[in-house]
Amino acid sequence: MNLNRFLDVNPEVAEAIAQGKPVVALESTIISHGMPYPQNVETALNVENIIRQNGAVPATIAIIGGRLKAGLTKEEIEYFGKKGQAIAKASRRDLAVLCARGEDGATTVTTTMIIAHMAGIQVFATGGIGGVHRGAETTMDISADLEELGRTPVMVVCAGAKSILDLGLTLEYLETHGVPVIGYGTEELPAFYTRTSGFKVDYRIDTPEELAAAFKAQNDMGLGSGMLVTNPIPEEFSMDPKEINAAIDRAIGECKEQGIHGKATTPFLLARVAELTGGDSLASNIQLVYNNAKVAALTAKSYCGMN
Ligand code: PSU
Ligand code: MN
Repeated sequence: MNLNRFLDVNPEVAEAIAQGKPVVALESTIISHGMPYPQNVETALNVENIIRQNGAVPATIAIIGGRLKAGLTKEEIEYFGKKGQAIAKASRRDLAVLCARGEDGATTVTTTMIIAHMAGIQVFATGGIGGVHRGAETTMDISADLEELGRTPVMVVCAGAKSILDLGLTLEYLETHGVPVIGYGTEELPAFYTRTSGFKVDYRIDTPEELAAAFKAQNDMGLGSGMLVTNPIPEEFSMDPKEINAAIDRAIGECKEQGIHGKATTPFLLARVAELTGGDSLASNIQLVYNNAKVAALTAKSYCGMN
């Protein structure tokens, strides 16, 4: 394998890739910035186990001491979970300086896609993606995740996007950038904590085999873009839309009042929503990530079987 000089693939992941076995990438910003300690570490380790139970090898992705890592040890996951927001949240624009300086970085959806692709991993599971923020027509706050989905051939399995974002504009942006938005077993875009949003996805697909076939067609055609699979939170863990939307509206108000902007916006909103809903949202968040890990592992398995 001709790997990037900044990349370290851990031995188990490297062996799986070399043998054409399924691997699922996981992000580290969800650990450091997306959930509190110790639930973040516990969830990250459970997600890895779920991926193994479903026949794939997990590769949690991060930047450690200026090295791009595909596959972390338990100790490294613990380190990210404990350091939390003290670790730099690393998007595409941060990679060069962090690596040149030998620093650590927590990878977002964007940078996890970049590093997964460098390592030769096609499928990535997470909770929610970034998107077009409400009010973006004046702030221009649009997550780099959407651009990356347009330019890097990795399938991202998520539970949709939180309504801290403008979901309608997020779908418009993805359409412009040529990213297929798939509903897994649904015709509606799920809104992370809830199974519905009022917005339609581009295609409904009901099986991991069909997801793999669609992504294989996209790759074999050389389109070069990603694919977004939105998998609704299991019914029993979904939240009351009224409760969650009230918390989101309040968090957005506080965010504006406090003048928070740039990369701090999303972590602030996520943490505030979790506080305001008294831990209910954290429990839902954890369950939807498990649900996505399973679909991603089964899809990666099917994809490998097609080669
Ligand atoms: N949305 C969530 N949970 C998360 C994130 C977003 O529900 O953990 C994280 C992901 O790492 C995502 C990033 O890639 O936030 C997007 O940040 P921004 O909006 O600053 O692009
Ligand atoms: Mn932003």
